[in-house]
Amino acid sequence: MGKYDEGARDALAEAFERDGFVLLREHFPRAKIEAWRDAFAPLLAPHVEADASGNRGPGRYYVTLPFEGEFADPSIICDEDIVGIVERVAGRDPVMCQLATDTPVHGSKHQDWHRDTPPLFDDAPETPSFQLAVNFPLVDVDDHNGPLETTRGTHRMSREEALEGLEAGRFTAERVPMRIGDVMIRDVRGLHRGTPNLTGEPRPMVVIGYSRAWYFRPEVHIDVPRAVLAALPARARRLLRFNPQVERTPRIFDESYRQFAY
Ligand SMILES: O=C(O)CCC(=O)C(=O)O
Repeated sequence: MGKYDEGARDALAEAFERDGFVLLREHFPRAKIEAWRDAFAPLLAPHVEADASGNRGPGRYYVTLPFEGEFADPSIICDEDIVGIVERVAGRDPVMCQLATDTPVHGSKHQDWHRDTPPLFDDAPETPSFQLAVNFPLVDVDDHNGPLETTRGTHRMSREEALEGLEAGRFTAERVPMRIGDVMIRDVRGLHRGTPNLTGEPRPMVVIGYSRAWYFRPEVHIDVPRAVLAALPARARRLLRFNPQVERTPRIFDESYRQFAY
């Protein structure tokens, strides 16, 4: 069903085309996301113990979520509004390629402004969207605990042009406070950066990656346990079609892979 009718999804897709992102406020039920938060805490702890300096820059952790339990909830990964908007901006029959978290803790710094992917073609203008991130925080995010800072309308131009525009004031930096349940859908080419978490509590932000039907990203994947896959509806199984199937997913992943920044 979803919360938005077809017309509202069209309007959100139009806003996405213009701005490079849209926000769906109060989209997921708070209790569901609090369950993710509780399940996430023991996954973060070993990474912090193993590497106090952060595996994604100072005071920042990139942590993959095991595809099981609440993290394999089809009502989240196949949310009709979200997938409806993804399909409008990145074409029919997308693939889900990533399920992870970004967590700044106390001591984190401003990241450099960046995009999360290089252009598809080095020698041609930027294309329509091909790689999207769906972000939602596991805690309320305000000015103190490291809100994402982003720019509007920088997703269809080169990194240099976006940086120049930011410097010249043609684009403004916007901090995006979010509450539990809020969802952001963004083109990963939009110029953005993480900001410092000044509190003593981690600020986990989930990232679910959706790509165009034909786009395979070898640098990310989801290990999908066969039994979990078998229990999912057809729509979810289809979204996961490019991912490896495993007997059991590890609880803790080796994050020596770090997302590149472009
Ligand atoms: O966690 C955030 O707010 C942003 C993180 C980010 O952009 C990154 O690590 O590439």
